[in-house]
Amino acid sequence: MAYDDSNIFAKILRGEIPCDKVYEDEYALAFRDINPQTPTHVLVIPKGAYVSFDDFSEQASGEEIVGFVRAAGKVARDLGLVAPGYRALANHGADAHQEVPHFHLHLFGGKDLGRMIK
Ligand code: D5M
Repeated sequence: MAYDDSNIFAKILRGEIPCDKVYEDEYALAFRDINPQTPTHVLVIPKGAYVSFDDFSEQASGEEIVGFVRAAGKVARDLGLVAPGYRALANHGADAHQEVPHFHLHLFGGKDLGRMIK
């Protein structure tokens, strides 16, 4: 699928709409989800234009992938999620109901999340 730079996360990256930012570096931006599903619910997005995890995993450079993963791990640590535990999740495509076509990793935490995700 071609990347559509009118998606809402592209607008956030360009500074056209605001976000509740928790972290930013050269590779990633992290901000609070507008509709949090858990007490802590943060989205981590790469700076590059990737529709989903499928594109990111296939097309991003090693440097971008490492930078993104390191940023996501840092966000979880900085938010105090490591000791109690957290869940990192990426939705891809229709069956997973991905809504925003810019790859994003959800970080869920702040409560017992239960054993299963559907
Ligand atoms: O999840 C997309 C997520 O993006 C969903 O949890 C809502 C969130 N969202 C949508 N618009 C915004 C803005 N403007 N700020 C913060 N969070 C937002 P998906 O995995 O695509 O289903």
